[in-house]
Amino acid sequence: MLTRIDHIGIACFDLDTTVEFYRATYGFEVFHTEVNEEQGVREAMIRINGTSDGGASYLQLLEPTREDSAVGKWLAKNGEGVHHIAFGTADVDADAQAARDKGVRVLYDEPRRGSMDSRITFLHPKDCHGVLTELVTAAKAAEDH
Ligand code: CMX
Ligand code: CO
Repeated sequence: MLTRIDHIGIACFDLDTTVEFYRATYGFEVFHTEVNEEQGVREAMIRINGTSDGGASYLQLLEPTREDSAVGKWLAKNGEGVHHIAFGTADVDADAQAARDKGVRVLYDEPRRGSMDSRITFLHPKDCHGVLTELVTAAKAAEDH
């Protein structure tokens, strides 16, 4: 069951400048940063609030590490902006299978590693009315970060 918005993924050309915008404009601080080479991104997670289901809500600021990555290609075509939304679930495998059973293309056979050791998969934007949709199960450790 999808129980919350885990994050909004925002593509940007320069992570440091974008992080500074969110800090200066709203007072948001970076909760976590990492490079995910498989996904081709350098990212900053800005925590917005916590919930009682083992996760929180974040903005995920994404700077591509290579031009041929998903975010790199998208930025070249669209410029900066909202790249995807992510729903939180306690069981990403079950929710991915449920989407598959309804004929929605799930991009990975098995969930992969996402931010903060979460497990993630994606639904194809063309099957979701133009919205690239990520499903996330947070790592337990992320709660106590
Ligand atoms: N939102 C909405 N539509 C999108 C999209 C997005 N983020 N990215 C691509 N599309 C659309 C394109 O506009 C294009 O539409 P048209 O054919 O009408 O022009 C179509 O999908 C195909 O796009 P493409 O540029 O040819 O790109 P690809 O098919 O090579 O890749 C996708 C698209 C979704 C399969 C790829 O971006 C992907 O695998 N995404 C999942 C991984 C990812 O996004 N990782 C980065 C985030 C990591 C994280 O969140 O942790
Ligand atoms: Co994401």
